[in-house]
Amino acid sequence: MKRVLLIAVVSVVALLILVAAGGPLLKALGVQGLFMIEPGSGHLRLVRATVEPGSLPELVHGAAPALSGDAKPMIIDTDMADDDWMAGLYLLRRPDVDVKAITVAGTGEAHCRPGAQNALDLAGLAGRPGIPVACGSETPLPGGHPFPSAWRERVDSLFGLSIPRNANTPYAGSAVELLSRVVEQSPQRVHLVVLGPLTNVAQAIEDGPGLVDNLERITIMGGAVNVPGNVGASSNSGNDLAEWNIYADPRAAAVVLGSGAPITLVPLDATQHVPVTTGFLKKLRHDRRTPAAEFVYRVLTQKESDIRSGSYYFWDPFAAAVGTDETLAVFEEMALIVVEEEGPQSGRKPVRVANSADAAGFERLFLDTLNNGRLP
Ligand code: AGV
Ligand code: CA
Repeated sequence: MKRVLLIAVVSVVALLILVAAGGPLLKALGVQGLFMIEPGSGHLRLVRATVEPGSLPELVHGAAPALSGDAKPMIIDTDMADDDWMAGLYLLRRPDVDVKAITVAGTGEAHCRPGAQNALDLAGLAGRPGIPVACGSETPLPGGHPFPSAWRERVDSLFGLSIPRNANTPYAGSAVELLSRVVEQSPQRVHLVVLGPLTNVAQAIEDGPGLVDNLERITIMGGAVNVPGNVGASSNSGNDLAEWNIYADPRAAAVVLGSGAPITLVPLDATQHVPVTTGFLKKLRHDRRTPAAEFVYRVLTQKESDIRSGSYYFWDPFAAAVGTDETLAVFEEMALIVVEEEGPQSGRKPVRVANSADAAGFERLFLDTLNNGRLP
């Protein structure tokens, strides 16, 4: 039987920029019936903007920018789709972000093993080959849905792009073990950036609810609050409400959103304002000075028809950028209730929900980080 999760927005507590809308609201975040809910170095190859793809030399490992003294510990939980690759490279090149681990969802777009190998190789490309990478469970909590097989095969193969293989191998334990261990052992609270279904994070919270206390914040790309979802456009589910990351494992989303952790949700409401444009692709074509920038250029070149049609977004890169700079979005604080069955449920801690975006500011930050990695 189809499970329906509803998110009731009990109160709109504060608007950072927008004017407050008072009174109780009821929102569905996702599933119909468901739902919610680098400096320069000898081995850094510079790529000339005039060189066209196809004639390019092979990519080599880059050099990562030195971390600033107060770089913040972060874990990236990702389902290793194409825009996850871009988001990961962005975060790996931020001098203010110390990526302690990459955990790969087994319930997302990539299959976990190829996804984990691709994560290792991209960490190498970004100049951080030693970051531990672990694989998660392939089974969502009850009520989950698999991503389309054709998408999965394409991202498993890294779009056929070849990057140098990282000599390191994946972490021997599970994603949940790695995530829990890194958070437990960190002297500082850890920022978790989640770019795919929430299966790993939910399992880690269920295994050790104390984990939440050592989380600085969870920034999540997922959901559709006041805008249509994106599952309907790419499946025959007839579901116009759900966003893929939530649809893939709604119960996990409910667990995380109900965990009491400080959460910033970056749903389609915000990412719809950050389409990848032909203008951005052109800028990148003329300004790609690191292996990371070159790789992103090659990925986007393969998405050119989707970019031209306006159907390809900086979903995860924008969420990752919000993870480093919240001034890129406009937020509402919403107290969300996740309802799995019909009927009212208990209140929840307010969640910060991005509902708009500074697209131009994002593009500048993203391009500058890929190419320079300097702090602004
Ligand atoms: O719903 C957005 C999430 C993001 O984490 N993903 C893509 C990003 O990695 C799923 C998705 C929605 N529409 C898609 C997606 C599409 N048309 N192609 C591939 N993935
Ligand atoms: Ca993703």
